[in-house]
Amino acid sequence: MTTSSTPMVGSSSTSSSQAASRTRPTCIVEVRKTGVSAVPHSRIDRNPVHSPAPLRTAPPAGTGERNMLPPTSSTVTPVRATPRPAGGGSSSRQTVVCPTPTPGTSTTDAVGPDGNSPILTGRSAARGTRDSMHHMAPLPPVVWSDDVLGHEPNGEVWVGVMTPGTEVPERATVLRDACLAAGATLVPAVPHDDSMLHAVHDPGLLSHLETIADEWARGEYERLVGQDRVVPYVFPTEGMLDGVPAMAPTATHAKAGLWCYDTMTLVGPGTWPAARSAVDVAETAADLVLDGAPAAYALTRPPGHHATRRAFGGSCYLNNAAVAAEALLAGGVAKVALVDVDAHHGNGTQAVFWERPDVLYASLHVDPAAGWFPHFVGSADERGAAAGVGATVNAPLAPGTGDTGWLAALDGLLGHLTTYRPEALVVSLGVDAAGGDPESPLDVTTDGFAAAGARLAALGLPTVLVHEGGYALDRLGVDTVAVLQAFGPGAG
Ligand code: SP5
Ligand code: ZN
Repeated sequence: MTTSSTPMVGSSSTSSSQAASRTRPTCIVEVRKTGVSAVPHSRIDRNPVHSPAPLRTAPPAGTGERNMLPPTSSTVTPVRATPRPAGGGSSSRQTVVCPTPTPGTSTTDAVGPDGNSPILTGRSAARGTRDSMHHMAPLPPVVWSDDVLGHEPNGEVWVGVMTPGTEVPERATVLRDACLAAGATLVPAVPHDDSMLHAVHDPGLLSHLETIADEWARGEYERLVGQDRVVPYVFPTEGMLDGVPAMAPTATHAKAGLWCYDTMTLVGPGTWPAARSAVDVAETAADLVLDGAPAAYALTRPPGHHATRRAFGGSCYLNNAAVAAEALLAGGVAKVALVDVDAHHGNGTQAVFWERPDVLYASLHVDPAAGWFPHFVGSADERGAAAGVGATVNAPLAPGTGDTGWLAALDGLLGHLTTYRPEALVVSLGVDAAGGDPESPLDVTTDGFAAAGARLAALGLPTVLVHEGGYALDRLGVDTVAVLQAFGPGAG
């Protein structure tokens, strides 16, 4: 075994081979963000329907007719052309709920992949809005999978102590229910093959995440030491090896440290199905945008922006936003801007695109140098490398920064987009900059998030919003909806 098979050491591989193998249509249709959502049977019928030109004029090479969500169809019958390998975890069967069915207005808008699971709209809010005669900005389509609820980290090991985790399943239900209450339409995630995932992640990371929970269970660590979650204890860092080729570890408890970089990001039985389905959620949202929706929201959990090409950490396993960006590129977009408004620096996304000129990574975050995760990267002097020089922009902020400073930093980032001239936008939408969030010292208000949404929507770009952090359960839904409302049809 050589270091080349050891993910934590040696030089990182680049994605040049994947990039070279992507086929991009030469003719990119210009998209204006003026149409209504392409999601079939949007409940909001205020605006005349004139279909926006789709970003994608043909299915990407090698993907057949996967995931086509026909904009004019009354039902959604996505096609899964390349079945995921057995054990991939995520079921295509979805249960999409509407919390308060309203007699007399109950309509099934579309059906899910299994042909009978409805896509439903939060009608109670729509009714309430009509009753009160208030203008309601509808939300972009919200892509959902029940499988994201299955990841239960059961805590985080921090400074050697098991502490209560904040990245809990309830986050996703809070977000879902807030979106439904605001009148959003839920779209079930469509299973995708691994091609976009492989553009972002090392296959070794993927197979590790897929198998390590079962291996840990077989190792009987629960019986031996009372630990039912995969927790690392040794990491093959560069300092440990110092150039000596590493062996492949045989002990399960050593393997646990091979593909991750912290002790907080535990793996349990539901982790892989949830993380893999979150990627499907992100890819389905990207498909909606490629097929003409002005914007789509991927309700992803666990989050992704701390996951690098070959290491997970920071409560993240697979980089959903990076996969969404790759999907847009594969669908014919030449340049993507990825704006990360999560309170933490998205070190994983930055690393994935560090040498890439086709994705601008722009992040505002609490200053890691002030003592905040991810601690080792995220400074303003990190600007990318090789062909990617200038395509990384970081705006670290002092702890305590509120709306004024946060929005000024966002404006600074968006100024870089003017120069970069992207054709599409991915927003890493963490709302943990909210005042009172247990994981961040920033102090942004709901009005601040609404203002950020307005600025992002005003770019007029086809936009995939991918959820990241946000751990104050009483703020999570309202702040996220505040951003999403700026992307309603007619906005921007
Ligand atoms: C996606 C995202 O927002 N990830 C943030 C992960 C940051 N976690 C840092 C945790 C630092 C220790 N937290 C105190 C222990 C609480 N259990
Ligand atoms: Zn965060």
